[in-house]
Amino acid sequence: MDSPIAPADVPALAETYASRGPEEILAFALERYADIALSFSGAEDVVLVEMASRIRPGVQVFCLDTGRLHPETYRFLEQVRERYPIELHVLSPDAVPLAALVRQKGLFSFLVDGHGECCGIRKVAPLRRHLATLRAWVTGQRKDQSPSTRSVVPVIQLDEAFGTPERPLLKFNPLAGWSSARVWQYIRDNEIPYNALHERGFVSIGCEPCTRPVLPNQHEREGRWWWEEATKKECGLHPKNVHEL
Ligand code: ADX
Ligand code: SF4
Repeated sequence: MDSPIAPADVPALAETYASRGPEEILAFALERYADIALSFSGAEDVVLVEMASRIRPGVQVFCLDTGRLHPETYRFLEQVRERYPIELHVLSPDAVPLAALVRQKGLFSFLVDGHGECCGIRKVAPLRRHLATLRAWVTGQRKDQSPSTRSVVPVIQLDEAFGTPERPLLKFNPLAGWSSARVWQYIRDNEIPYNALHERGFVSIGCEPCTRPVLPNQHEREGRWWWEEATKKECGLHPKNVHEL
């Protein structure tokens, strides 16, 4: 274990693994990296926790606790912590900039001037801090999650937003090629627990004030930051998706 991938090899590996299943991609990622963790949002990306904890019991998983998640999501996080052999890190925002934002602009500034500032403090900064301790991370991004920002997400990529040329960071997206239907088939077939919000019309789940259920045939992304344009519906965890538009 632990033979990091050279940045120059990433495009060819991404092509080779593009048609492989998520388990195979995860096994490859875990084989190559000791310092790797899964990012878990508390939604259907639980399938990666199921797969990775079988391959490497004790695998690191982290969740960005923005302080604004639904009660159902906090309960689901605990259910996952109890059920799987994982090391779960629940990451909090830095109290100083958060207190300054809330003092100056209140608790719902994102409705007035966009979600960038709040997501920056509650999600992106804690993510940046945590990724500095890792050499690779795994996400549950899928191409079908967002036609406007995720249609080209590769299964393996160099993370140029959070890594540097001196300290390259690899990003694995094992579910990139799976549809939502395939993920849910896997959840049912394997009797995997899921967030109770999914039973109430929620598909894509983020923070409570910025997530709402969707109607039949509405795209899942319409339930996120619905007051903003589709092309801006990325919170900064995956900035390359927006830059490539
Ligand atoms: S977001 O950027 O719009 O919030 P989305 O909810 O689609 O992301 O989730 C895509 C992937 O980003 C998840 O599968 C997970 O890997 C990561 N992610 C999103 N939110 C979180 C979170 N709160 N904590 C950890 N990872 C997250
Ligand atoms: Fe803030 Fe909404 Fe972003 Fe959560 S999703 S960090 S509440 S703007």
